[in-house]
Amino acid sequence: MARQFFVGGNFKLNGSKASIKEIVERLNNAQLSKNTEVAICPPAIYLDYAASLVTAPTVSVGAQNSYTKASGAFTGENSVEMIKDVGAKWVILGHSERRTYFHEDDKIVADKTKFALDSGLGVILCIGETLEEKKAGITLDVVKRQLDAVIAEVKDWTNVVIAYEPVWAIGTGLAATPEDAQEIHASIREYLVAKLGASVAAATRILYGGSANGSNAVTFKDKADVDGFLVGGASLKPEFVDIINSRD
Ligand code: G2H
Repeated sequence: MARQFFVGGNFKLNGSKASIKEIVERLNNAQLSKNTEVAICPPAIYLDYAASLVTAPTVSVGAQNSYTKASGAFTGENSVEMIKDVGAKWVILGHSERRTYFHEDDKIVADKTKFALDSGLGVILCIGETLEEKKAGITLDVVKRQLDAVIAEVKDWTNVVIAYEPVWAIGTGLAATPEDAQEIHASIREYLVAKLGASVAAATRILYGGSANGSNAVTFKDKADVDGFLVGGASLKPEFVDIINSRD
């Protein structure tokens, strides 16, 4: 079964009303591939605003984090219900910046993933190894451990998109090579076959993330297990359109 190409834009903690308007209007006015599903993920403060501006039919909006409770005394948290209420469809969970700076462990990421999915949001689930782990040759052990935590909680993977983001490639300008990414993606898919069955594995999109940009995206074009990108810095720039269109 063909998997629809997916490109996420993770704005991280960047933007203003003016810059988000500019980015969304650029997407609204661009010739975007009809074959690419796009999710832009601005800071939570701007989710409502971004969602109100989007007119491009293939573009939806997502959050960068969500909590395991819909409402209550949880100061500072992002509610899945509120994310949905403003028209967003996705949430990024397990990003390495959340794991590192905000001490989110595999269990928290799994609980957040389950809660978001059960509440009807799609989840862009980030996994990936650090440079030390890569050097130690334990990349696959790390991504399997990260996946295992979610597999233990989540039975229906229909609305999960996996983003393989090697931490050493994030924001560094040193993207993984298409060959290296393909090798890891293929191993991740093999693991999904073993744990979730062949049809789930065949249907689940696996994105590459880490210094993807308007020039290198096209070099991943013939990589069978790279089903799109999760893009940080370049999602704020005009080249985001080139990444969205890189598979055509
Ligand atoms: C990885 C990626 C987006 P960047 O974090 O999730 O960021 O493209 O800036 O490396």
